[in-house]
Amino acid sequence: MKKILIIGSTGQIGSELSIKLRSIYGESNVVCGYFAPPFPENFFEAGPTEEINALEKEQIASVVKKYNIDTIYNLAAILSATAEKNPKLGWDVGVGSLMNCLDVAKEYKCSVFTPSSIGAFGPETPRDKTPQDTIQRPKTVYGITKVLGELISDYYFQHWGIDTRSVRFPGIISNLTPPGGGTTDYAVEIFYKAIKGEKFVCPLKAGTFMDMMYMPDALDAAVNIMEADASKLIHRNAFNVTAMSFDPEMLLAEIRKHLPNFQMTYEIDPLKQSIADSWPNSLDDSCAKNEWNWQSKFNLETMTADMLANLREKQK
Ligand code: AKB
Repeated sequence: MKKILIIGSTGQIGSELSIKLRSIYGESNVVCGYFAPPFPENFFEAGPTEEINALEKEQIASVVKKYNIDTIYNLAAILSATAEKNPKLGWDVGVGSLMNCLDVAKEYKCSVFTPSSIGAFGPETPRDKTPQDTIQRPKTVYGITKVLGELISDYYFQHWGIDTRSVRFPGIISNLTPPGGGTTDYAVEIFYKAIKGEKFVCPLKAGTFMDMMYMPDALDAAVNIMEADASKLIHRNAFNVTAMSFDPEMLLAEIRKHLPNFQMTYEIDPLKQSIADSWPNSLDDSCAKNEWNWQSKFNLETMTADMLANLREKQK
């Protein structure tokens, strides 16, 4: 049975990944490393937790040693728009946590998953059906840390045999822990407004297409890539994965099928718009499909219905 440490387990992905990993590998085999609140419900009761500052390598190392960890999910990151406002912090967290995890993994022979992102692409990248192997010249500090993460993770694999694997996540849509400071976050925020019967002010222009994924698919991707047969992997860091591509108008139309009176206006956020304009419209995820049988389950229609049903339930 794997012994897993999650760095960043109170964040958008971490708070749900910890539940999923514990359901697969057992509560006591998944240690939730945390740095900051808010803490998800039952966080301290659901299994082992440890306070870890990912920028302090010794703190990671001592938890890895204490619990005999063999797999690290490193989810510490400052998302794209926030990192543009504080590039030093974006760099320090993105690169610092990664290098510490890789060095600890080298010492204690752990596997490492550090998500990459559609942010690892830039305006010179082919925008439609973006290939797995292509030009990567991101213009954000977040994207630069993601490209660095992909390259250095491959380096640790090639030089020292450290089992590093990753996926390039699109915008992730979920109903448990809200994201913060991402360019794709509008696609989550819109649901909270819709369910409250309030108007949504969209920060991105109509016609801004980006890849998106519902959280259950993102969790499957994070688990399945780490379970994949290593002998079948031609790529490692990091695989394109996607589930849907839409623009704000398509999302609005889908929500209106359930809530016909829902209103949306536009007030463009120049920073977020310029980031979104530099990212792909849609990814080609055929390498993930071929090498480890990646397959998403939710599309725009089924994701929207499920998001609204879940948020309605929470409102009761
Ligand atoms: C962001 O918008 O910064 C993230 C991402 C796509 O990596 N959601």
